Amino acid sequence: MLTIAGEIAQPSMLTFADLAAIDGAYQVADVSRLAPGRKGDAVRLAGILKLVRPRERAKYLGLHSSTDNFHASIPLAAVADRALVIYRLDGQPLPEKAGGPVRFFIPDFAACHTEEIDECANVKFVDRIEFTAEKGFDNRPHDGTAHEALHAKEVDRARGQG
Ligand SMILES: Nc1nc2c(c(=O)[nH]1)N[C@H]1C(S)=C(S)[C@@H](COP(=O)(O)O)O[C@H]1N2
Ligand SMILES: [Mo]
Repeated sequence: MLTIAGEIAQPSMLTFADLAAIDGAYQVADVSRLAPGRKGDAVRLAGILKLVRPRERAKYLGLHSSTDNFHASIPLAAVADRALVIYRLDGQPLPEKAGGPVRFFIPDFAACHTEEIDECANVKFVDRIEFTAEKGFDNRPHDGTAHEALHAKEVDRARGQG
């Protein structure tokens, strides 16, 4: 279940079926066409924006994962037309090892910790998206050391899943 909240006209809780039911014009079958090397099917963020209708004052998009307490808050205008929400693999909900149930993905991200829209903002295990007027909570790594530590933790986690 994906909770969408904040500065929007239509707060929502979207299930796998709800995401799959979004207008076909916003569906991207096989994201590898837009993001080489990536797997699965997505819906464009634009399709979700059309459903929830952000208010004029919504300037930031908060991507929150309670699974591993990872959070990013990025300027909405910069990603509104290009970001993807990957939610399906082989007809099934995206598995956790692929970042599921929902993974945010910006096809043409900048290198890690260089800009607000960087690779680190491709948040996995997203369970909540919150629109805010000001920049919200963001605990992406700020430097190389913090980044290395985070990736080491991710590898441990993946091993734990066997
Ligand atoms: N939930 C969650 N999402 C996350 C991370 C994380 O630790 N937890 N790491 C981020 C970072 S720092 C990077 S660089 C990318 C790496 O994505 P990849 O493993 O698919 O290459 O995921 C991002 N999304
Ligand atoms: Mo990163």
